[in-house]
Amino acid sequence: MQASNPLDAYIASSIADALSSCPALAGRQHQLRLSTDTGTRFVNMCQAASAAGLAAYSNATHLCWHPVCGPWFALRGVLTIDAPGPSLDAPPVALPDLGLEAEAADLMRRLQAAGAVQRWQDTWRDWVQLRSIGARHTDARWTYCADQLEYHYTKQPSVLARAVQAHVSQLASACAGGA
Ligand code: B12
Repeated sequence: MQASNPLDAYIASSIADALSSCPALAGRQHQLRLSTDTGTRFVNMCQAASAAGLAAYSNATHLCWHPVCGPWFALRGVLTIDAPGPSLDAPPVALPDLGLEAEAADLMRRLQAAGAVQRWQDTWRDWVQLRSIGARHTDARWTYCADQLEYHYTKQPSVLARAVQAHVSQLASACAGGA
């Protein structure tokens, strides 16, 4: 919990661990870029997800849409491997026409006009509302829970600490109950 963004630090180290023991990478050149990388290492993750056929890009919300999780997922990194791959000519994943883009675009315009992009921290619940429009047809179990939402939008370590503590207490009572 000492890192300025403990979740990003955890993701970087767990991906590195997974790759170090991945047999498919043995003897192959590969390169990992994380969504937090900047400068010459920057990758536009939404474009990468769309090009890889993982998710569709919504022009109204500026978020990617996964066929199962809707917009409730994060894009953490891109791994390129020196190996034959699928054709790059495949069309990008199409956004399902759920009749929500106009409503989302309208809210995005209002948020931008109200200066919400500049006042990100104060207006994060409005941004959750925007994402929730896009998620209306997604099974509720994929929606981020309250702590997850607050952490992802505010990046406050205290929120993450609270969520981890609640999880640990839950596990402890489950273990005590099962003993
Ligand atoms: C910079 C950035 C932002 C900036 C965007 C500022 C801006 N005007 O461009 C700010 C801080 C506002 C932002 C907010 C959020 N972001 Co953001 N962001 C990024 C980041 C680091 C780079 C995007 C970028 O600059 N691309 C390059 C430019 C040239 O591409 P572009 O196609 O022209 O535009 C992109 C963005 O700029 C954005 N965009 C363009 N115009 C506008 C206007 C507004 C008002 C906003 C909000 C976004 C936006 O849409 C494109 C998406 O890539 C990516 C990670 C990555 N490495 O890709 C995450 C990323 C796109 N963000 C993400 C998320 C989830 C969010 C937030 C929900 C907050 C959060 N952390 O949970 C909010 C979303 C607001 C919303 N749409 O509802 C996710 C998207 C996941 C998904 N399912 O699609 C990413 C991929 C990060 C991740 N680890 O998963 N983000």
